[in-house]
Amino acid sequence: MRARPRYDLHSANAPIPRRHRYNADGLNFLSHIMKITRLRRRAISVPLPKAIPSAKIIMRSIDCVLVYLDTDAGLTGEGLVFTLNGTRLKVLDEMIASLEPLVVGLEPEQGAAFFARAWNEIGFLGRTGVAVIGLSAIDMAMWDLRGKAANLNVSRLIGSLRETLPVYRSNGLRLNTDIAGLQEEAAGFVSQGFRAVKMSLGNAKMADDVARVKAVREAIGPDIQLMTDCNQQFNAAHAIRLGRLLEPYNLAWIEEPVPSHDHAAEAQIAAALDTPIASGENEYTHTGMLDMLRQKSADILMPDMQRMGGPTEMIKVAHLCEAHKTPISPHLFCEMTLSLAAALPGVMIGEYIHWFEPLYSTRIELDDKGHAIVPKDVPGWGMSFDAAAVERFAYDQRK
Ligand code: SMN
Ligand code: MG
Repeated sequence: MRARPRYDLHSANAPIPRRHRYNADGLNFLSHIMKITRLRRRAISVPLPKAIPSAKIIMRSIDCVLVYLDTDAGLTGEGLVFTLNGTRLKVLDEMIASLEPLVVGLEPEQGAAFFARAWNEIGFLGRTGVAVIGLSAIDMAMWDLRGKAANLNVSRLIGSLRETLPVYRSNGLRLNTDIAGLQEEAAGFVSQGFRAVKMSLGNAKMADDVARVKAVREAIGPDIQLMTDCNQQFNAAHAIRLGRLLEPYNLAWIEEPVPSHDHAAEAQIAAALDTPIASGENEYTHTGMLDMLRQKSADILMPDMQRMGGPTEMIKVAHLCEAHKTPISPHLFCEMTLSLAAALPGVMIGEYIHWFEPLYSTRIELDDKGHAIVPKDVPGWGMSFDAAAVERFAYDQRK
């Protein structure tokens, strides 16, 4: 009989040497290895101040599953995933619950072991969709824990590159706002200190989209970056013609011009236009992103941390993007992506959106250049859920 190796570094059960650590306040000496003891979930619904009609749906609330990983050292890691209007939130919640046995008993530092176990189990459902979103929520919480255990902000845990990140003002300049309203709103964002703003495209008449971009460009002047998001409304021919008409307005990018799974059409548009094409918020894992990079579907890749496989997968994507010389703009979740993006090469700008703000006990601050300030001295994500807000928005407290 062959002797079994004493340890297998690739196994989730590999023994880990004992070591000494400090807890979050840096004082209390821990002589044992920290273990994850429990996964808690809270379903919450945060109503949007005003219903927002988008190209596809009317957005009324963001509904989240908050994930807490508790440890035997008293530290808790936080993550979250969301759906608009609560659609299929229960499916996400169930998926996360089903992953609990794969993370309980691990140390916060055993992130790759969690992934190995999870891929093994969820492969039957596919490395995409709900399964990956569930895994992302747990991975986010593990990174928060790892930072807290080391008493380091996630940016510093990875190896920080910057202390501020340019951001663009998202969630405004929508299709239901008329031209005068667009100009007023865009000028308002600039006066609030933003140096980059994003507007929606997707009018049935191409001339309307052109007139609206022209009006916003006039309102903000030449020095403010202007992004556009088509939310998958066009086909390649329409997008190319529209993109050519928009060349004079010096757009920072045209986002998701066509259905997001059609990477070949995205590549056709990206090749035809000088204006950069941005896409990726609906793609999963580094494998899906690598496919986009190989096909040259996007000049700017937009990984969504909670959808594509959490920080662990996003870090891989950042390195793939570096190798493919493609910049990144992380999609949503500035509260968490800020500390991650601060350590990743090639991140050009982050998305600033207010939706999740009511859930947190602190706010993202902007500096005088319109850049978000990384909470570099606060361990983990540097931003935590506000317990009172969580209670207020909890599903079981409402209706
Ligand atoms: C978007 C997508 C999903 C939720 C909010 C916003 C949008 C964006 O496509 O890129 O901001
Ligand atoms: Mg988008």
